[in-house]
Amino acid sequence: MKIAFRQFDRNNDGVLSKREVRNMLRPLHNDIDPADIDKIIEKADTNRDGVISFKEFMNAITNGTFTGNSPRPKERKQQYVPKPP
Ligand SMILES: [Ca+2]
Ligand SMILES: [Ca+2]
Repeated sequence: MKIAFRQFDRNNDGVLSKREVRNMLRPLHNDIDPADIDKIIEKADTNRDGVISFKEFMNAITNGTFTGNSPRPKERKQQYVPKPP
């Protein structure tokens, strides 16, 4: 999972910005509304610093926040790892 996180962390600052999250979510949700992305980020950003840390990223995946699915981390594993660009 750390590898997946790094892949989305385009500028390698160790956190995912809104823009990076948007790029990540696009393959998961076709035609996602920018407002929905904001909502997802708000949910995932538990410490409210405006960016998603690796820990928040993991939590969001476990909770299904990114995928919109109910929590079933093990079965979902393949689905929340989008293909490399
Ligand atoms: Ca980043
Ligand atoms: Ca955060």
